[in-house]
Amino acid sequence: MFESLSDRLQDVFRNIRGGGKLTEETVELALREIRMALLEADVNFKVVKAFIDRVRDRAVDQDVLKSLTPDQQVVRIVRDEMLALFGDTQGGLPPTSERPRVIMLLGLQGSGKTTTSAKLGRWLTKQGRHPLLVSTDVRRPAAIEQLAVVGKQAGVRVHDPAGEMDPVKRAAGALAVAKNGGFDVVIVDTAGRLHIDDDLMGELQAIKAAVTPVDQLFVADAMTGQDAIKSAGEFNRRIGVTGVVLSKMDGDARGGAALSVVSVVGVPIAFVGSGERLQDLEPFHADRVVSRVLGMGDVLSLIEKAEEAVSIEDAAKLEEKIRRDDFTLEDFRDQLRTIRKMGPLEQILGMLPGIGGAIKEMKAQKEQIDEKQMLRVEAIINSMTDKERRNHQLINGQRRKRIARGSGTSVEEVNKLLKQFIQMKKMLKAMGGMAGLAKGKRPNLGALKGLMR
Ligand SMILES: Nc1nc2c(ncn2[C@@H]2O[C@H](COP(=O)(O)OP(=O)(O)OP(=O)(O)O)[C@@H](O)[C@H]2O)c(=O)[nH]1
Ligand SMILES: [Mg+2]
Repeated sequence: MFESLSDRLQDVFRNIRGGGKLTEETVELALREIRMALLEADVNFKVVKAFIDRVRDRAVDQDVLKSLTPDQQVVRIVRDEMLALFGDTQGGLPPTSERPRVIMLLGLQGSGKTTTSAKLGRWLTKQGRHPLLVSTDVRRPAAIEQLAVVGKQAGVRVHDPAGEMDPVKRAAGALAVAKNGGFDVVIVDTAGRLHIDDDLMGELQAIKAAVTPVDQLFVADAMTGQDAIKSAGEFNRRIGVTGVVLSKMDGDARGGAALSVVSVVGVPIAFVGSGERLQDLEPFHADRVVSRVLGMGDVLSLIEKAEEAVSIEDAAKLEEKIRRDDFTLEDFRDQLRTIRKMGPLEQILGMLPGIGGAIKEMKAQKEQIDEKQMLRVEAIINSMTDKERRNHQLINGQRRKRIARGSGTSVEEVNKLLKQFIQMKKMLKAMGGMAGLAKGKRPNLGALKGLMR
């Protein structure tokens, strides 16, 4: 998310830090770079202008320039203003006493409303809530069926009265079922259009009047660029928008346009969708994202992801093993599986402070972080016997040959894996596992890089 923006800004900061005395001129130079970086990230030009003006007002202040640490002060001002730009929020949904809470999703065709409905249902279930889903998209054939399918995948109940083709009645029916059936949230998926038309707006208004939503979330497709801003404004004017979901932030989208929606419409980003899978939805923590963009890493998000993938008991067991130096190839295989559960490898590694740069370095060297490579590693471990997995020292030349044959790899690859496993074992011991990571210890990149090659 925002990778190239992040690169550019970090360059600017490096220059400010390394460039000796800060003057009005150097600040102006830095501002010009920041302005270019934001525009290149597709942030709306009006938003950029306002941003730069605010930073300039605060930075070109004699108190700042004459202070002992002008560079740090400027970085802090940029950080503050970035937070304001991202809509300083903790993300998620604001508290309400309304039961059931009705959440209505709005947006253009294909923006991700139906997918987000199911993702949101899953997320709420994990928060201990009892959501009910309903589709009001009676236009597009198979739209109702689509929600039924993803709802089922998400393990969330879907209200789907057969043959009911009145969108208002479908929504109102879901609300009635929720009240009687102990559901505390109703998620209303709505129809989309390629362009905003009166017909759709009329339909959405009627649904809104029937179910009085607490949340009217505008789903902004990060790939659509500046158009997202116009349509968000229109939805806001005609229906009202209480929060934004940025979808498809995993693509090559620069994301700046969707981000500008916040400034233009004046509502916070509630969630970010970063993939097609149902777990690819996260509350938007402005401070964490800003930290990541400014190169301070995002260990908290990483820990949350890890916590979702690993139970606390498993983590404790693993820590204990690492401490006793009992970490085996079997544990290693479990770890690889867990990492795969957490999501695309690059995305995970990108959250670690300092690793973002290493990843880019690796890419530059064409050392692709290869998920297939992980599967090969897993295949090698699968070809070992239980005994070998528990004690890698057993694996002599004869056994290596057998394992290579069994996994369709070569003895060299088996050798390499074993070497890296031993290296990784050392690294883990030194770090004290994930807990070490949380305490800000830097993992040894050499071992990690070796493993991905
Ligand atoms: N990569 C990626 N794809 C997504 C994301 N969210 C949704 N998609 C995909 O985008 C496409 C459209 O998503 P839908 O949820 O059907 O969009 P919609 O707004 O309901 O579309 P209509 O009902 O036609 O208006 C689907 O192929 C989804 O899998 C995301 O965060 N990342
Ligand atoms: Mg849909």
